[in-house]
Amino acid sequence: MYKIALTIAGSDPTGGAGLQADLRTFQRMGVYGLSIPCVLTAQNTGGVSNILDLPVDFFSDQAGALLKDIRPDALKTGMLHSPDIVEIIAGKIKELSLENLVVDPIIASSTGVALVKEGVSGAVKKFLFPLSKVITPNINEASVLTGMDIRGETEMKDAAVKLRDYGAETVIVTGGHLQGKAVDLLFDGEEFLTLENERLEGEFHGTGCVFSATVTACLALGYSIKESFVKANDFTSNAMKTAFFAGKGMKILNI
Ligand code: PXL
Repeated sequence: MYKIALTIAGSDPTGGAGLQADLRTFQRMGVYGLSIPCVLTAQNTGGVSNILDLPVDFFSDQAGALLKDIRPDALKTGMLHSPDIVEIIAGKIKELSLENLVVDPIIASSTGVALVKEGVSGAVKKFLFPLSKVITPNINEASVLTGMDIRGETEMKDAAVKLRDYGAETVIVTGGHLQGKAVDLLFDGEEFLTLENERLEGEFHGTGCVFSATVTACLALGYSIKESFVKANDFTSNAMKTAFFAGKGMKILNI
C-alpha cells in the first residue's frame, strides 16, 4: 500500500525548492505526494523577484476538497506567506487529527529575500509548533525565532531547548549555514543527537526544503524521528555532493 505525504508550500518554478522540490523528494523516497500551493514565486536560480499570494478562500477550498478525500500519512509546511493561511492549516490539522506534521519555519530565501509577511513567524510558532512532530529551522530561522545569537554547537543546543518549549515534540536545527563545520542537531526533550557533514563549496538552492521533505516522507513510511533524521541528513548531503547548475545562479540539488 502506498504511503502518502502532503506538502503545503510555495511554488518555485526552478523546481529546486518549494513544493516542486518536495514532490520530487517524496517520489524519490517512494512516497506518493500531494501538494497544496498557497503562494507563487517568480524566481530563477539567481533569486526571488516577486511573490503572489493565492486568495485565502481558494487556499481553504483546496485544503477542504483534498483532505475530505485523502488522508496523508505525514505532512509538511514550507513557505506560508500570510498569517491567515497558518491559522487555516492549524484548524484543518486539528479538525482531522492529522499526524506527523513537519514544520519548516521558512523566513527568507537562500539569497536573503523575505519569503513571509510580517506576523507569519509568530503565527507559525503559536499555531503550528504545538501540533508538530518536528520543526526543522536552520540557524538563521532558529536565531529569529528564539532571539538568540547562534554561533556554534553550544548555542544550537540552547536554541533547540528553547524552541522545544514552544510546543514542538522534536526540534532539528540544521547547521549548514554555520561557519566551520556543517552540524545538524536533533533534540527530543531527552537527548541531543548531532550529525556532522563535510562543508561543501558553492551555493545550494532548496537544501532546507529537501531535508524537511525527506523527514516527512520517512515519517509517512513509519520510520522513527531519529531514523528519519539520519536518512534525511544522508539523502540531502548526497544530493548536494552531486548538485548541478541548471541555470546561472545557485546549484540545484540532484534528487
Ligand atoms: O528555500 C526556501 C524556499 C521555500 N519555498 C519556496 C522558495 C524558497 C526559496 O527560494 O522559493 C517557494
